[in-house]
Amino acid sequence: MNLTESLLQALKAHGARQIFGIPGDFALPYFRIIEESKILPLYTLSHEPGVGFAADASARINGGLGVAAVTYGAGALNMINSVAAAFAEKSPLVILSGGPGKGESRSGLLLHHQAKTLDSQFQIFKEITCDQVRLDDAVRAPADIARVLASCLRKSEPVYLEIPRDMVALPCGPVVPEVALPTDQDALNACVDEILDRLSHARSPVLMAGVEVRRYGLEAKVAALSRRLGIAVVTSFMGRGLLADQDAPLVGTYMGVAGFPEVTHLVESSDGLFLLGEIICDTNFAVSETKIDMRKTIQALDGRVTIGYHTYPQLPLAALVDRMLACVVADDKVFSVPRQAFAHGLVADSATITPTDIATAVNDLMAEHGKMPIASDMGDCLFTAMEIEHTALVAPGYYATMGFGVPAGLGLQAATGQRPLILVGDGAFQMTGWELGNCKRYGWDPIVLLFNNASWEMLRTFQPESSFNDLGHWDFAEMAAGMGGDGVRVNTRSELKSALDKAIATCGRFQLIDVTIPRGVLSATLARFVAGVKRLNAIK
Ligand code: TPW
Ligand code: MG
Repeated sequence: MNLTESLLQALKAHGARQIFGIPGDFALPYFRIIEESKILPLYTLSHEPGVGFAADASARINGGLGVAAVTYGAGALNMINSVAAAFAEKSPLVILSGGPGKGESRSGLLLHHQAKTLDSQFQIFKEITCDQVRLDDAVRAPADIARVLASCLRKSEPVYLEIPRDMVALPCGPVVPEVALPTDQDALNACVDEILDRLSHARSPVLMAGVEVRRYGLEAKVAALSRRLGIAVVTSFMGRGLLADQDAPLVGTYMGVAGFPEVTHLVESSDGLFLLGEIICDTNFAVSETKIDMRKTIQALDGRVTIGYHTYPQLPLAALVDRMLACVVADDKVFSVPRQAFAHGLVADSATITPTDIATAVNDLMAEHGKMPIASDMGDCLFTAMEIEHTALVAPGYYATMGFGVPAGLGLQAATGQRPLILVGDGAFQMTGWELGNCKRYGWDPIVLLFNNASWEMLRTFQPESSFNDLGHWDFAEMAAGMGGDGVRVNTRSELKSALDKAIATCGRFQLIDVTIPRGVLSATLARFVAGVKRLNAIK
């Protein structure tokens, strides 16, 4: 076995199922081994941000490793934003980068793709990954790879591996996966006792499920736990899509002033708020009507549990959930929770289309044809996604990068084989929409709903006086054929309905529905968000 094969086998053994990438001369040697060894399938895309987003989404949807393979410098540095997004949102993304061979720095010449020093790239990635290694020693490589991949899974954060191009084919031993460190059982028991005591004394306990629940594959267990405890469950904005396929007492998505009043009231009046795997960020909590006192919550995140004023370090989420399940009687409680209702029954008339109409149309579509996983970009499309029935969703709800939706949708289809629905704004589509041109080669056939308001509308809501938020009127539907898919422009609700019916019936090619939305027309959820934020700012 050579070093690259050893790495690929280890990736597979740690849960990776495919690789997304773009090669370059520093990467050609290890790409050759990826292709010829056939250990993991390789999907090449067009632009490195798309590679990073697709790999990230493949990790998010399956709860395993996502792999992005690039070349040194121009390739890897082009992916910084995607890796930063994965870091912020705790997605276990493995970055493979080619690198200069050992002797190459001795030539006395600066090397192409070099930024400042040959080590600059390594240093830059150090800031946005939780572990790194340059595989410049074939004897040490198996242990180094084992450590880095273990860090990736344990912390659910990106890691960086640089492969000098003269190392790729050196003989190398197999990677022996690291054994997880034992958890302190006394601390675990004490912590679980304390949590259960708090929850049992709370008048209205609420469990808020965050992204770590999916990252660590705990959805079914968390659903069982909430049933046994008889405790209502919500997700955060970022956690939307969690527990969609589980039998959990899921009330809805907490969005403070932008959300449904029932959910907001439930969370903000709770005296036992259990934040399970929830990132404590502004998009989740800054919109609170009544500020949530974090000191009174129970927080399990980043391998720690904080209750009131003290912290139990080194308690992995999986161990915590397992022990709680073991301690709670295995009988489901009989109780009911209010469930957020979603609009159905689009009136297919000649009226212009609002984002909320799109949500209604998607609800009708899924009711008739079954649920589809969704990849959403940033923008009003993500707020609109909150009006769609609970289904698997990947989106940059916290880091909020544009350009995620389309490549993430491709990542979903590659990783699951399921046909995805992609929600994307025109501004975001201008960034990475062109990745759709790769669908034909791989047989991917996502349905893309493009919210075309000829505008950076989200920005306009914050600063209506600026004309730079006006975009041109691009005819994206026209462009679809050139990229190997079908495109249609829709201007009315009846056109939207027939386009969706046709798209769902046409498999094997991507279906782009370019939806005209008048400038200034927002989804009901974004309108509530804007009004709420303005109200909160006025109070401050
Ligand atoms: C990579 C800043 C946040 S929202 C937005 C911008 C420019 C406008 C989005 O326009 P789009 O959607 O896609 O047409 P909509 O519904 O608002 O009309 N660069 C990156 N990410 C972010 N978040 C920005 C800029 C931004
Ligand atoms: Mg727009």
